[in-house]
Amino acid sequence: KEFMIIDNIPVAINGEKNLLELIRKAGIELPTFCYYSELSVYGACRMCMVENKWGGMEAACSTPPRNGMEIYTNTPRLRKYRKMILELLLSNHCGECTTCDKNGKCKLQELAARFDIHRVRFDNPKSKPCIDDSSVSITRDANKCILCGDCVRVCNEVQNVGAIDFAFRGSKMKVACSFDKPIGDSNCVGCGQCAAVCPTGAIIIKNDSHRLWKELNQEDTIAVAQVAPAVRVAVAKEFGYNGENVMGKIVAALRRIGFNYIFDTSTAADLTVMEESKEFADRLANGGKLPLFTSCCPAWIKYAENEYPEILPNISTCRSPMQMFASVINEKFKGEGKKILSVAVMPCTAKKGEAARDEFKDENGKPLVDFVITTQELIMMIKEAGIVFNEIEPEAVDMPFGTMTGAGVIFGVTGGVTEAVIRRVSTDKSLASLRNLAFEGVRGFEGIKELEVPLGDKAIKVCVVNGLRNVEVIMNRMKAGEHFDLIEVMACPNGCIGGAGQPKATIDEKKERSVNLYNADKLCTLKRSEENPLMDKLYEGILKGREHELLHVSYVK
Ligand code: HC1
Ligand code: SF4
Repeated sequence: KEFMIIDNIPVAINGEKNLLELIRKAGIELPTFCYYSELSVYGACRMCMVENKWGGMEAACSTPPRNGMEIYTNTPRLRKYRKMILELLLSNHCGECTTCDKNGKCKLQELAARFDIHRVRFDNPKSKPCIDDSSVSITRDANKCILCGDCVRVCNEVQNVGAIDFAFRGSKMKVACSFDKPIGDSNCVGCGQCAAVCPTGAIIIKNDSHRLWKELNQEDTIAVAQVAPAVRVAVAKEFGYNGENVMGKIVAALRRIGFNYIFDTSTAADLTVMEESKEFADRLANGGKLPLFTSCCPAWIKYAENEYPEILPNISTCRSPMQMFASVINEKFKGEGKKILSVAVMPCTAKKGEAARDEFKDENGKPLVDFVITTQELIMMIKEAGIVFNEIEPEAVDMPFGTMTGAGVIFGVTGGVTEAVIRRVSTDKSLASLRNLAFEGVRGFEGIKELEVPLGDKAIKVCVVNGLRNVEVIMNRMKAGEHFDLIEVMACPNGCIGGAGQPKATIDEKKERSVNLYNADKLCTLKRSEENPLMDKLYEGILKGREHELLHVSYVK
């Protein structure tokens, strides 16, 4: 058995990739800014240096464990070294911490406190913010960047977008878009994954809560909120208990914040399933463009527009559930003589971009969704309002759009849209077929999932693409001649539960979120979208003769 000595204690080596992993397993929280197990090793921040028995220093993140190795993680020399790194970073960092969105969640702040830095001896040329506010999804502050490269690697390696990279050299080095353009003018798709890994306030989610507060509690306004499927399983941890489904408490909190009506986006996901299934069946029967790609993820839509415009005709014309609901909400309340304040609570930063698209504005140029706030912004608003989340009693969503099915709820996890559509188009409506479907390969966190589903006398080829990185793989396979009938793409790894608007989570916590969404489905009496009694009412009422106008869109220019 191989082992090494960490701070005089023998520790067994069990296939750990690097010293950092092993040291953490041994119960020592080695500091780092730039190490993420799912990204390549960059070794830039040098905070995880360890000392060997001869006094040599090695970066733990980029050194593999070796049998018999002896290292120390907390020597006077290492402490001095780490303090110096922190002091140098702070001397080159905007210090307006109390007004920073990352206040209390910033790794630099946390480590400066942990290593007891209470004085910076050097002049600071970057003491004021340097804001790039050009994106509707994220805000960048170059003077809070510590050049750890986490954003660059996630954008390149995980999302395969490559919107940002290091530019210039030496002391002029910075993270920039090509030609140093503002991020809003680049090929950024707004997925926010860079903000999710940024250890400081250099990239944050665009915070719209301040503007929203001003619009709430107005006499002349009907404030309507819809809450996305994935939000309900990501809030509880922030308030100190397990990651269970707290939809009822979210509804209660939104009422106290000032919303008059609260709905569940899962209801509109049922509507999306109805429309997308119709479209799919029609394309299958009439030789339409296949594969049909799903259309509910706005970062995927932008990515397709940028990288694969030729497949835009294959993308479903269905608006996303958020936008379908926005149309329905607008039709329902517009005759009441008040302003409608339509707000979507989403796990996603790209939804802010979707809401701002010209396709989703009314005849007066006003967006159908006025505000998209992320789960993190919702949590901030709950705290700001002083709501004691643990104590409030759960409440139900409002009528007349208060019914949803399990199919709509599972939209929030990779494979969920596909599973919901298959439940709808499948001719075998037995409980057994519903249960079997869950085990046929549609669930799980793999990058690409494939399954063949019997449909009448045919079998349809279905593929679930989990994370933008995998789009290229499927496109190349299609170019090589492979055929698929239906392809779901969700830009964020693991689907909306892993959206960048959600509180930070480990992979195990994301798995827990997915289990809790599947459990929410189990608790729904209705499992298939067509069983939702609201569907018929909508088709006979608000939507009658206007399905295309209110529920569809074309991204083909
Ligand atoms: Fe999603 Fe969707 S599932 S895109 O991931 O289709 O954001 O949760 O609301 O619109 O329903 C996000 C989640 C969300 C839409 C639905
Ligand atoms: Fe890249 Fe997404 Fe960040 Fe844009 S939002 S820079 S696409 S990671």
